[in-house]
Amino acid sequence: MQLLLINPSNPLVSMVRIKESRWNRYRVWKPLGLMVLAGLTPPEWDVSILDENLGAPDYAAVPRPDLVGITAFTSQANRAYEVAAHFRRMGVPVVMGGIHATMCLDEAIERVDVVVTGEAEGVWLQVLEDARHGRLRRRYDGGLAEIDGVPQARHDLLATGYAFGAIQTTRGCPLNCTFCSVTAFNGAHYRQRPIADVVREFKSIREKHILVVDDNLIGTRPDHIARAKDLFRAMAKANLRKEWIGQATINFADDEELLALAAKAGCRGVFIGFESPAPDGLLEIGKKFNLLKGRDFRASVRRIQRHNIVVAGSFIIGLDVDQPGIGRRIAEMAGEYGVDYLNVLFLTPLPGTRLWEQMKSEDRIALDAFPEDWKYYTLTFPVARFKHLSLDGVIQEMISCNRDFYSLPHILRRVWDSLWHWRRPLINLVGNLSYRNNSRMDCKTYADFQSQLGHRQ
Ligand code: B12
Ligand code: SF4
Repeated sequence: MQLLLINPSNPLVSMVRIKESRWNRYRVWKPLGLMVLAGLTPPEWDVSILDENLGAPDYAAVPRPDLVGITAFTSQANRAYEVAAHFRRMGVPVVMGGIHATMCLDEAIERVDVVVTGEAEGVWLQVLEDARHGRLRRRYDGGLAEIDGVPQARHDLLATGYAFGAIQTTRGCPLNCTFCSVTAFNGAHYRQRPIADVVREFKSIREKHILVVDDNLIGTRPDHIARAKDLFRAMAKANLRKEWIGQATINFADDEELLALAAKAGCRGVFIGFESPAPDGLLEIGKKFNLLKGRDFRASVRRIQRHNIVVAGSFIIGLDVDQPGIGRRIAEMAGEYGVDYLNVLFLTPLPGTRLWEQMKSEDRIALDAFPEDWKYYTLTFPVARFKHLSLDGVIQEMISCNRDFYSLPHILRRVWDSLWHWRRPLINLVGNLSYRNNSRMDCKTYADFQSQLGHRQ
């Protein structure tokens, strides 16, 4: 039996592909969900994974599979439905799973044969068994899975061409910020994989650089942090010779031993959600966690950097508290905190989030011709109506924020700082110039967006 798993093209990758460049490999990330699914699949199935983001596929040349499985983030949904239609025309049953199909079940079920909602670990064997016997149901629900003792993801199945490998060590997030789908999808209960499984899986990854995809790598409670330390100790002891980046909340900075162990285990960068420079902004989005203990963000960032770990800070533009001038304010505060990179996104109501419910009830979702409009739900387009910022206004705030933070004098200051403390100045320079270049390309994208879709705001 042939199983073909497909990762549909991602609009963000396609956008940058307009300009072919060898740096594009740094923008294509492994579809770990499909690799996990392949790991769960019994040997009587011959599995392959096709990632459209590695290059336009020639489906005519692909041998006819017995079953197709498609994953999708919301922004990939349209392409997922096109691919599904192609295989359904050939009479091949199509199963769709992942975050979008879970949050938009009614929409997905009209366009594919089977939808698997939630995490797949508990139901995938049943789906395959039913497919073998021609008795597939329309819907299966995996809910929240036990992640102890599940087989390893199939890191061997994907072609080379990715700059980073990918691994997951925990699931879920206790915080439940209003704009984020993680708690709705993976639950507030923080689940940790057995350390021995994680270390073994790290060893099976061929790439030297790895993205640890956990949404909240260290968790929030003392027992979470103790487990993170045990994991890092085990990784260091296994002498993996890997360098990795991950995502964490700002409490990562609060424990010197944790930082030292993370660095020893190969941590080279961490992505932290600061979200808003204003305390009332943090309250609005349900992230008062960042405000606990009267935190000094600059000191926190410095403590992380002292362990040679780069800090990328993420902020959101478009909160109800945001007034004209917010773009410059974010750039200024990110500079003051001392982050190495700044990533700013538009507040976006993703389906299944508390923000979605709120904006929908207030009739503030401007781009709502679904499924077509999902392609704009990359957080890089203003798809909603903002309280104090017009469409032009919010775009100008984004432009001025990036212009300010990525101005040459500011870049040079950061590079000088990393040179002074000997924290990989060359990587800092290349990374900052790449962000600068991308934000310049975004200006053209915004102009097209305004002219084509501005009337719908
Ligand atoms: C790593 C990651 C990325 C990577 C990309 C990885 C990739 N696959 O290409 C990067 C950094 C590039 C990225 C980018 C973005 N991301 Co992202 N990302 C993640 C993250 C942190 C982990 C994903 C992951 O690997 N999970 C681990 C695997 C094992 O879980 P899984 O994919 O969910 O798969 C399980 C189930 O869903 C199911 N399943 C999945 N697919 C299928 C298919 C079938 C057939 C079946 C049966 C089951 C099934 O089975 C798996 C095992 O249980 C998630 C958060 C999360 N917890 O998932 C956010 C997340 C998916 N990202 C999100 C967003 C918003 C984005 C961006 C739009 C934001 C941005 N501008 O940066 C972009 C857009 C990317 C795009 N495609 O357009 C949102 C998506 C919400 C939504 N409704 O779409 C999430 C949920 C985070 C959030 N804050 O809400 N992301
Ligand atoms: S802390 Fe991060 S992963 Fe957790 S709910 Fe908030 S945004 Fe989502």
